Amino acid sequence: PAWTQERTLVAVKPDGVQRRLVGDVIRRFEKRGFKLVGMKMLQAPENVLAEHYHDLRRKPFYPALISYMSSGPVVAMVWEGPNVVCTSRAMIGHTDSAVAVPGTIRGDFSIHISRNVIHASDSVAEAQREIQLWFQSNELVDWANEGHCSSFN
Ligand code: DGI
Repeated sequence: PAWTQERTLVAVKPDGVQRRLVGDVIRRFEKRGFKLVGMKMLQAPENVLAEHYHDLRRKPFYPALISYMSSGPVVAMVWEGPNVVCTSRAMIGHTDSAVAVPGTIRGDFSIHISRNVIHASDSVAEAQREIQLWFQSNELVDWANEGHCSSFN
């Protein structure tokens, strides 16, 4: 297939940080071969969360979702690589942890949709929007793969 280089936003949610799952998440993305081009820990500002979850603002669970996402720091990352948007979604697993398949991050680490450990953008367009929302352009780092086997052309 003709691989397109993509970038996606991945965020370890407050429950994932509390449970010391940040390293495991990074390890999975690194071992898969993706390239980390941005990362920061922050207490997510309300306006960022409101913008991030704009499409869900009328859902009954929305207030609880915002409160959960504000309950502690998140670790936001930008990962780059061929097909990374789609592959990340496969790696994190189904939104509802109860049906997420073992082997996925949610399927291994979570039992409930309201504490599902991780976020990843669900389309290329959403990824672009979310990366701009969470990161300044000077927080993203272009670095060379130096001949590593996961460098694709
Ligand atoms: O992209 P996802 O995170 O997989 O899913 P989404 O964008 O549809 O929803 C964003 C988050 O909102 C999801 O990770 C958990 C929460 N959520 C979605 N649907 C429900 C929900 N939380 C509860 N309690 N109930 C839901 O039906």
